[in-house]
Amino acid sequence: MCTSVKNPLMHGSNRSHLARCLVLCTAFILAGCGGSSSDNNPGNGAANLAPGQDDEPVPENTRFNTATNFSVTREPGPRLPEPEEILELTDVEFNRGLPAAVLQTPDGLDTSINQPPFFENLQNLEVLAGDTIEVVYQPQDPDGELPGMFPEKLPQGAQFVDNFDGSKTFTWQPLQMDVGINRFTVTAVDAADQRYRSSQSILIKVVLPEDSSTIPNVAPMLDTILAHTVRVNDPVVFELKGIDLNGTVPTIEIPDLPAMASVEQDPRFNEIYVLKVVPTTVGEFTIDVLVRDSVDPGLFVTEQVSFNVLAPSAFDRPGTALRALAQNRDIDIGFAALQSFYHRPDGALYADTAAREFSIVTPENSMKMDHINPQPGRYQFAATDNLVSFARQYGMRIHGHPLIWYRQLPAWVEATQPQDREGLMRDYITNIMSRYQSDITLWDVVNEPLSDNGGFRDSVWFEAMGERYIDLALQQARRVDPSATLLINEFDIAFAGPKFDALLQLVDNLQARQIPLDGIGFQLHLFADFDQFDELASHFAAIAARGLDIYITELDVSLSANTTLSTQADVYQQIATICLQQSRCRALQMWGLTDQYSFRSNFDPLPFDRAYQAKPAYRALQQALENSR
Ligand code: 9MR
Repeated sequence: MCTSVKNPLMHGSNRSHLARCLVLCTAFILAGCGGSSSDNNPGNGAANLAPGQDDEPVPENTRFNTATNFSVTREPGPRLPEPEEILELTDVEFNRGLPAAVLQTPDGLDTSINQPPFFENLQNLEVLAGDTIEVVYQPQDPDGELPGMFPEKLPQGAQFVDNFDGSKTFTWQPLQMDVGINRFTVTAVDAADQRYRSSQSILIKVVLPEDSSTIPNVAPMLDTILAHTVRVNDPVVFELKGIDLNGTVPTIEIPDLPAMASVEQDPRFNEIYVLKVVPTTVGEFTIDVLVRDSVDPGLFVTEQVSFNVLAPSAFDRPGTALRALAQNRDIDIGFAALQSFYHRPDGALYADTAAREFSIVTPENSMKMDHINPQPGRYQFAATDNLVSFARQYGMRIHGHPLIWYRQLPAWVEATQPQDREGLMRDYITNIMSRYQSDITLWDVVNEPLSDNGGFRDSVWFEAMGERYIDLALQQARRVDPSATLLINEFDIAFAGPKFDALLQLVDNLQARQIPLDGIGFQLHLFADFDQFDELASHFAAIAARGLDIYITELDVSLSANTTLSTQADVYQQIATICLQQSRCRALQMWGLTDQYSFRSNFDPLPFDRAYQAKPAYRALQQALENSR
């Protein structure tokens, strides 16, 4: 019954309430109310109720952010556990014994000649917090060679030391923070073929001793803060997070608080203190941060945050902004916004650069299901609402991303019964699209449905509904917002191969059955040695010939061996030109703004560097927008 929806209409103006009510209720009627919450028990006993008043973000105190021109909200109520915390290992996994090794076998390897490396004599361990464990890792190879090895993420304070005899020793003194079941993984690498690998985890169960006063009290520390470039007179915030492996919350003090600065404990995350400062002169600054143990006030460390303050003119860029140039060419140019960029030290510069250069924005992560709907009936809208408020302020379009995807699902969705997933999926699309209906009219409805070999990618959705889930998702999206632009967004379709063939087949099949679809998102996570421009242009033409729009949704060009900033620029220029030459290409969106925050930041793939300086790629985009015909 529609009545079980808890206050679906709490967002926006009264007029849009009414519009949304009409659309939402129509959607429920059209869906036969099959999408209503009471019919949609996700199978673990808790229905995924629609959002209600208790999910509504509340205004955030401006002392916690860098926003100057748009309003910022935060989640109401207590903090929800992070996804990793939800996925904690339990005694069941521990008692099952040593997890099986995970083998990576490269294509074409003759496994009758080359056997994989492996570890022997490993087992799960149980240890008291405060005690030290030592485990010697000595990988073996049946072929007689000496395998290499490397650990995955070391626990804080642990060491993995070379014994120079083919073995390495893992030493760790877990403390109160580590109580529970921890996974530690080491990968053995075949000497003859380094792509041939075997990863072995051990589970380490850390329990509290009866007398916890035997556990040493260690000094607290400050979570890493990167160096940042900021602009004079902009507000700068540092989220200072104290860490204490004893599981207590250290306090943070700024002994010499600069003028125009404030420091305040964050009420929702009491381990975080927010330092806000408005630098009024240019230069390199460092601020001392004292992190004090909460049990022994005499135990503290002093660390520093540093930042470089530049004059506004340091961020001047020659020529016309990309946004203005794109407008002349009747396309949108855009970027994926770092979640909560206004909580970063350089958030003001980030916002200003984006507003000047771009006309469309995609939330990089805040709309992913594990963030926005982390528990059944619980929603976290603040980050997306804030992006909407930023985009409104600067007249930017918003590209909704992603509605239905195989990744970044909350654990509770993975645990649902297949028969419950259609209703769940429909409800979810309705809840998210209708909330943002007055601001978001372009959606990646289905993200990455294809696998590399051209089959359908396995997912909780595919498992439950087969390929029909794609039809159902698109139809549901159309019902919720009949005028929205609905996309399928996919990667590795720039070049010829089974994946692009499968995409065309999927499109033809959807169109033959009149399933709503308005366009294809080409992600384009490329490397700077990319040269299949002709294939890309012909793929665009094939999509255009089917009457669909093309959106370049996630362009970035990673530097790789033998490539330079100028090769990278050339790829940007050619891609932009191909888009401009194809009348169906509606938008060119980068996957990020600056290399500082790119998901591939090690490969510097974006048009702005870490200090917001335009790279040759920026000039290349200007040139494509100015000149290509
Ligand atoms: O850039 C995103 C990164 O921060 C996330 O950790 C990751 C997983 O959610 O997703 C990245 O973005 C992906 C996008 O949502 C879909 N296409 C591929 C992108 C890069 O992995």
